[in-house]
Amino acid sequence: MTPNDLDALLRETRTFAPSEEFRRQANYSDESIYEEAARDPEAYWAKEAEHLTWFQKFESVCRWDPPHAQWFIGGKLNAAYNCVDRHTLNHRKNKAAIIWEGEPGDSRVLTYDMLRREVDKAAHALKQLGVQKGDRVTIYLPMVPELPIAMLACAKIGAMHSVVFGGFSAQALKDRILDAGSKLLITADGGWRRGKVIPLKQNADEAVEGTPIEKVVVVKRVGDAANAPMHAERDVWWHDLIAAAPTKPFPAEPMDSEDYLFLLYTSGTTGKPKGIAHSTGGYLVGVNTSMRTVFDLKDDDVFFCTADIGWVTGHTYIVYGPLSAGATVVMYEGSPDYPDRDRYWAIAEKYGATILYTAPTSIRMFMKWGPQYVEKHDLSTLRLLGSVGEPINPEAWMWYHKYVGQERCPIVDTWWQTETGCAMIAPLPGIVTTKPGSATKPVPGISVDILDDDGNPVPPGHGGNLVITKPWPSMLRTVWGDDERFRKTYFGKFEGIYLPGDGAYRDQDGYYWIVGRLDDVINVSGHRIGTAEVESALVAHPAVAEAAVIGRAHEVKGQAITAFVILKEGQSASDDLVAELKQFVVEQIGAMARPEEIIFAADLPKTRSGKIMRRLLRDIAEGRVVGDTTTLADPAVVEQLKSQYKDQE
Ligand code: 6R9
Repeated sequence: MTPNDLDALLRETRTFAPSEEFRRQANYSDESIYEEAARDPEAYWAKEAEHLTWFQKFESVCRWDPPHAQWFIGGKLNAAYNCVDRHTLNHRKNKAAIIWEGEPGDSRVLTYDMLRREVDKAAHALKQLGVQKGDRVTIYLPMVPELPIAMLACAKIGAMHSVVFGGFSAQALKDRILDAGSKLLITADGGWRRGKVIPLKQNADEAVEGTPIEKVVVVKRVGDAANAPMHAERDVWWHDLIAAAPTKPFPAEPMDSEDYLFLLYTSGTTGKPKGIAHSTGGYLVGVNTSMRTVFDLKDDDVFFCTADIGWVTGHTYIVYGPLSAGATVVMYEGSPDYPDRDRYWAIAEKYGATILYTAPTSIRMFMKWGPQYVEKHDLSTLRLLGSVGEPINPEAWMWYHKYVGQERCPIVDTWWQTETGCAMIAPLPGIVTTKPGSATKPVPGISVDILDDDGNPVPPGHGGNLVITKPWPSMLRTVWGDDERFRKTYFGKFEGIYLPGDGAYRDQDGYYWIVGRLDDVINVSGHRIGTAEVESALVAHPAVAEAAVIGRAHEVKGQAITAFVILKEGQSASDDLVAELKQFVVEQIGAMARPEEIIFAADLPKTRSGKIMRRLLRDIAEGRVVGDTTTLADPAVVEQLKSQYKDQE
């Protein structure tokens, strides 16, 4: 039995209706919003689009030529203008836009007016380095204010940013630079993590070799120049550029609604990550709307999202969502257990966070540490909690509700993806009664269904493919440089219907329960990792002949990586080799892809057509009775593997 099955048996049956107090102050407290949006989704989205500032109003709302959608056609706008400049023209001018806290305890507050000046100087500087509208700029930074500033500076110029999470290796960074074709890289001399320096500049130096990168802009964060010397011809300090930049306003580039805003790479079922391309108008309307609906945002909210900006949650709910809505965001650089395990709660208390958005894997870690770290702090400012990244198990939901939300704050469990841009299935907290473990129902303007493999809707209680049946503004526009892959991956199974790759079922009340990925993507602590990526990293090692990678249930991480490895002739298994292979994967991809365990196998279970049967490997790794083996070429392989697995555990 998997933890998921267990959850199903032990399902929390309590439900949580919005309190009268929350409902009274909510942006939306009347069900009619759902019907109104469903009746005419285009009219609904056109109305929501009015919350943005358009340099030129759009002529039509949507053109749907599956799999390609266009939104707000003919409209012109600029994302940075919407996130920064326009707020300096009203009462928000001196409001805190970003409250940043560094891991060592340093902090910085940028008001909207200050942020405008920083973004404009950075835009001038990047432009002087040759960055133009339509160019791609790769950004490999820790969680420092220069990260959102650099993103917004790109947006102001009309260049696309491609942010690469700081935990990725040099090789992974290089792959993403090459795919995007960036000529400029913005990085830092290092980042802080649990008091240690992450050598970003060293990785960057290694990554840019053999790429089109001409200039590397370096933010000084840790003062680690000794380990990462500047290359005179190529490298320039961010602070030197900013000091020399003109202080006059930088005119925002009027972008077509359909012009791309950014690329963000995500794992798929092949070894090559996909550059998810998002548009300017549609993306911004989607993310801005969800701040009002899902997050019930008010002008005096302090929004604390614990994600890293290197992932989509940070793009949408630290940068573009909150800032386009004129909110105050709290941004934290480091680890939740540094210097102690109460760091998030200390930050929430210090800045008076009203909304907290975090991941189930973090909540499970907090549970393990115990409630005393939460209880030490006054969290009475909190009024709403969010969850994202993977299904939240009811036990973690209840813990979050009890200890963090103090049984007062509604929880919005938000299902979405890099590709969807913003939350798709999530409760509107002033309307929807929540059930622990369910993301509840699609947000207004989004049409979702569950289909069997033949494309027929499944009855309540039956699992199937979660799909989105109509286009929506913030949907990805393509996979960078590979429109065919976009078409095949997301629209290849059902014509004109978007396939996220997740399994789900609906209960009798129409609530959606996400079960997990149906494809070969593993979700480790909320990070998507393709089994194929880890496998190709492993087979690149000289000792490895073949590898099969699976995700097995893990108490804290949700899933952990187990790699079954067949060694080449003449190689012998050893603990040293296990350590070496794990490190090899870290170097190829990044620390989040480190296999939890490596099992040396003599053979792998395969179908007669040669496909590795990962389902059986999962059964073995999770200690279950191994399922149907009748399609195996050699059923004896499984018995052999089972005993090997036990021996090596
Ligand atoms: C936002 C984000 C997307 C995948 C997605 C699904 C899983 C995310 C979830 C969830 C159940 C939730 N996922 N949120 N599953 N409930 N609330 O995480 O984007 O990194 O692209 O991952 O994460 O499997 O398909 P991304």
